[in-house]
Amino acid sequence: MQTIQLHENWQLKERDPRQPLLEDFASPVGWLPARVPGVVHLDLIAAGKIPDPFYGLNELDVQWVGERDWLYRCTFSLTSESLGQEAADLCFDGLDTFATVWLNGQLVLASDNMFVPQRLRARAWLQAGQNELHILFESAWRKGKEIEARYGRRPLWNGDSSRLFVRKAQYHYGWDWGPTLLTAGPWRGVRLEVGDVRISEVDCPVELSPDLKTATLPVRVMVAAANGAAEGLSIKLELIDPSGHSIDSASVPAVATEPAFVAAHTFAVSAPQLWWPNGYGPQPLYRLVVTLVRDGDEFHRCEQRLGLRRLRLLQEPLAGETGTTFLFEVNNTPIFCGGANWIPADSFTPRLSPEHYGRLLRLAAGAHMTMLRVWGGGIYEDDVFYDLCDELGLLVWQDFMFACGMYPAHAEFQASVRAEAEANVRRLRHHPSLALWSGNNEDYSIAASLGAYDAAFDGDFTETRFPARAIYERLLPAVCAELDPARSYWPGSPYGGADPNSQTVGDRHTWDVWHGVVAPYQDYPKYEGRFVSEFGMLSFPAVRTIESYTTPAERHPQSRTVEHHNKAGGGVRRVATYISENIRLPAGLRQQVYATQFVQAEALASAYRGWRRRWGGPGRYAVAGALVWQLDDCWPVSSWAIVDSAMRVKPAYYAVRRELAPVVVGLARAGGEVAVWAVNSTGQTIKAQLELNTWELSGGQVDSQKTALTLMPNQATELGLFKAAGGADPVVGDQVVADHVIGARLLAGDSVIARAALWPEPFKYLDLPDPQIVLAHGGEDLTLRAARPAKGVWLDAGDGVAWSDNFVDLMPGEDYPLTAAGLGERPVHMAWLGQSDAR
Ligand code: BMA
Repeated sequence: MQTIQLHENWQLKERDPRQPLLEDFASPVGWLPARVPGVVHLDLIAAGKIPDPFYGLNELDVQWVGERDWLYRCTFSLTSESLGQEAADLCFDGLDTFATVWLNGQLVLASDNMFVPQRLRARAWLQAGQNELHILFESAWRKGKEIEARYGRRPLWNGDSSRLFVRKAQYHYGWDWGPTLLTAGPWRGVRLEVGDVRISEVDCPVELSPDLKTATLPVRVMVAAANGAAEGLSIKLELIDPSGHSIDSASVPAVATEPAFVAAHTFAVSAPQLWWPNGYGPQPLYRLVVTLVRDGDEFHRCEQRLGLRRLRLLQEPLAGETGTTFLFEVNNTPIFCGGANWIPADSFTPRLSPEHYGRLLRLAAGAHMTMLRVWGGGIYEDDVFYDLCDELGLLVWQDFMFACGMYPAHAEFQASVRAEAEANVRRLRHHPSLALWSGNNEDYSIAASLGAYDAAFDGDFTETRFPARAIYERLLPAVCAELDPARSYWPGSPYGGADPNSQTVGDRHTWDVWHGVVAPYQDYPKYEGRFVSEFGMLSFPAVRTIESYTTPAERHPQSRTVEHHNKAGGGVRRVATYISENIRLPAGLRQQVYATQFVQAEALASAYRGWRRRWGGPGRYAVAGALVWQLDDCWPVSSWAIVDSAMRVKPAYYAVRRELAPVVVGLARAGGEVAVWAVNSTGQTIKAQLELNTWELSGGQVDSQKTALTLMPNQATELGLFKAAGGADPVVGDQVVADHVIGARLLAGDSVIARAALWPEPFKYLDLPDPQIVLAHGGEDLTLRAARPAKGVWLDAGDGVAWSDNFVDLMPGEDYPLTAAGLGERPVHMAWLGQSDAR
């Protein structure tokens, strides 16, 4: 089989509705060069026809793009030799969204779901020499409105309500962190596949024996063949181990069935090299190579990378607590799923490079994350995303693409969803990182908030106010059961049965902090769930990122431009609330950035610390995961992201990384005492010394205690209650106003394996003297030291510096070692809490 990429010679123009369509396509006027894969906005930007929508208020000026229709055309030539074959398929990996395709003047395809790849038999329309491909993309905005008018408006959160009827990435309609940019175009690859026979599907659901000693790889290959072309075909299967050695092979005949030819063979691997989540072991990847052969000639070859692992989602009773676990176990090892939610990393995804994906995913892995959730308002991600997750050991919680809405479920809609689900399950099921399919994002929550969710009802959902249950509870699980039976399916995120946001069953979105009751972030532990699949705190992006989208006059925290780049409902007020409850009001832009990022870092640390404490060991995994909302951004914005759109990491990134380290120590006030615990997620028992030092803000040491202790493997250990020096702390309202700082260190031999600090709060009441921070350089190895306790010490030396740690707390006299790869000779700027000119 020969693949001919159709990525060259494309042009686009705005459809002129005054002209008949054919003439509009034929007219030489108005065409611009187009990039494929691509979307209209990118080419309009490149041609200088629209300004960068991410700059200033430009988003508002480019709305017309989504309201118009667009024409794409391309010419390509074929030799008569390549047309000698019986079959030639025209393949589109993705058309965004209402697309009509003509090949050499013949209408060949109409498509209305950007998530469904299209393949059509095109041989009859192709000719030797010049060929012409025309595509009309009709406005998703207008088409959506038309469909909505037919079926009736339905409730939703975020974006325009017509989105619920359109199978297009929902965040394109605007979200509480994203602009409204309604793209159109061939957003994924376009190609011709010429040849009479091809491998159309490879399925290999790897199975591990419960004792992990053998892996079974049942391979099933489907072959599509033009009439009679499959005669004498055989299929060669080869299994290659992670070091590149062929360990087994087989040659199997293709047996005719309807509608394709099938070949099957089962490999067995003894003593398999196991694939592990990040931090728990390596990620060896086997390769399955499938080749289509006749008389010694190879016709088609394809390859899948496989990971051998046993993955189970366990919902089991908990010792002494209500409800059930929501626990992912890999290779019989329970995994605390610390991680993040993933949104598309650009409003215009076709321009995302593999390097961009790589940098973001390596940041996630570098923060000891074990799971990412591909959120339902975005896209079924690019293959490169899942390949990298396989390599990095990042488990993937995969939503189906529905978010925050009361979706319809009429027959035509369901048929489109079925095609979308089947295609994406087939595409992604071989990835060892893929841990779970999940029906939607927060659609049960919105239904419950409207009183439209009756968990007990089990009849025809399409007759109810919550028709899409027919999709989440019947259609999608049926597709998964048929095409990917070994993987768990979960109806939605969050979902907990009768209470979709239950604290004791299923997964939970903890928005009691920030949204909801705007609870203090210190209360995160109260709002635990068995698996918290969303929680977050908004902050500004880096100052340099703000500079990239503002004129100098707009570089103020309350400028129209800066507020335009904060899409969160009540975002301005909520930011002000969390700042004013906790720290002193900042003065200018730099101080505001520091303040919001300080609050975010403290908030996320408080959540992770409190929830990991509940990783209680066998029978007691009361909280088994926490995925922060959100890892990344799709444009420069104030959002819950811990890495901004320019991939500048925020302080919260380091806070999360510290809290997810394999060994952590935690402190919390408990009346006049201090509760201390540690979490050890390694497989080894650790013997350590706990050191607790109590400091005055002025730097004097009040108390010092040392205890030897043992940390059990892969669980939290309560280390007991310790008397706080100076007795019980006075309390004002709900908050403790002691002025002692307690620093904890865990030592194994001489090395510090974990640190924590417990500060008196609220910080705004503290009179913080200059901590006298000294930064000692020795090339890219640095040491921080302070004479007095220092809070939130942030080091900045510009872009391209990889800090081993940052945004740290310092205790008097203690060396805090750091590395800064890429620092070179650059000066380092420091900011800390209470510093007058925090930058
Ligand atoms: C969630 C997500 C998104 C939203 C975020 C922040 O629940 O599912 O819909 O962007 O909260 O509000």
